[in-house]
Amino acid sequence: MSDYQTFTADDAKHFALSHADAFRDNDQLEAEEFGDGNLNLVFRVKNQQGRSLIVKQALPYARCVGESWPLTIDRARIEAEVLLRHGRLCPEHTVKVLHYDAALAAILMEDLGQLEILRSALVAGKQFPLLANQMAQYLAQTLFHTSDFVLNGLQKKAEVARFLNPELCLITEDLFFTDPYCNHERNNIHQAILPQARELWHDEALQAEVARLKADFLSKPQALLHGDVHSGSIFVSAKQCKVIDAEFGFYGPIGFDVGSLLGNLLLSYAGQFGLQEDTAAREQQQAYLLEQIETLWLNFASTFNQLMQTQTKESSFANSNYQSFFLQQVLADSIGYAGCELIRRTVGLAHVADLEQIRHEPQRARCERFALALGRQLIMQRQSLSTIAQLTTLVRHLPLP
Ligand code: SR1
Ligand code: MG
Repeated sequence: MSDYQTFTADDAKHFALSHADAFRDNDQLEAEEFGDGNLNLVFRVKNQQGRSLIVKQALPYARCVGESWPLTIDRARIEAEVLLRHGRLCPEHTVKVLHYDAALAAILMEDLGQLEILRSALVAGKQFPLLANQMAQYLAQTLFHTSDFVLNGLQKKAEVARFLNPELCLITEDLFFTDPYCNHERNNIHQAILPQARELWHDEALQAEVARLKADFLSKPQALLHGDVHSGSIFVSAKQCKVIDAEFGFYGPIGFDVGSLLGNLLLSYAGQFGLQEDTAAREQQQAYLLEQIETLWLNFASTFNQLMQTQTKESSFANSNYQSFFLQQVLADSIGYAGCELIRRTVGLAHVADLEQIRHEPQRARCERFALALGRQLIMQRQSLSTIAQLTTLVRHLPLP
């Protein structure tokens, strides 16, 4: 295969057959396109013995909007290369890439269909006791080993250049940090919360803090981020957890990845007020989510700390006072980015099922107001919340508006 063409199901079969050891020439393959994400085509290709693989192809535009929003297909390279790097650093929790074709912007990867998408599972009220531990390992290993603690200046700059990813970063810059704070046509605001959305457009104190977080997103290349660690990018089961969809990867602030995940766990917390009618069951699910948030940060910080103490290669960064300062700032950044995620998923372009699936509209509006109020508090108070327990206490005490 050579020049780019948009795959049909037959093309996906041919691509999988050409590059997968799992399939034989005389296999009768089936392929179906089942992608429901915002950007790409995703095919499951299966043989008669039930072995299956995934073929993902970048379209030259954003799928959720259409051809009027052109988008580079180089994002497939970014995705494949980030997943390969992260896969070397944390194979247990990164989807396995089997082949990448630059011209076709297509990736062949393992099928995780035996696991569930975390977001859907949380909406259904499920719990995964190992989730926070596993994600803490993924984040600590991938972020530490791609940071200045390990890479020297020459290596780091070459990596930063390789993963500039300007078009996908621009999407985040706009959707996370710009649109929700003005009357932008891309925003998607339910009528009932229009007054609260309008407050965001005039809240200069909040906008100043969001500007600081955006400036860091633009100019703090601390590590090779996944760049989109929301609960739709994580497959889970009782035992396993694997991260997919790294096309937004770039060198950015470590707190952006950690905070995106914290923000998604908090979106699930907010949605529970409207999804779960039984009070005891709702409280139990929310307690689980807060416990996972605490475990996620504590395990991330302890693993990252251990790595800083034992595997730092740059002598300037071996100073333990510097290391404590560094982690404290990552916590503040993470809390701020979690706040931005709560706000942009409530009033911005890309919403989440955690809130959208609440059928009773007045109740959904209350959950959305909660998400906005919590997001604001996290952004404004991120420097004074010096422990994760202070964050969970704030969440527990925030009233449902
Ligand atoms: C147009 S893309 C919208 C969102 O989907 C992706 O998964 C990212 O989160 C992005 O912000
Ligand atoms: Mg995605």
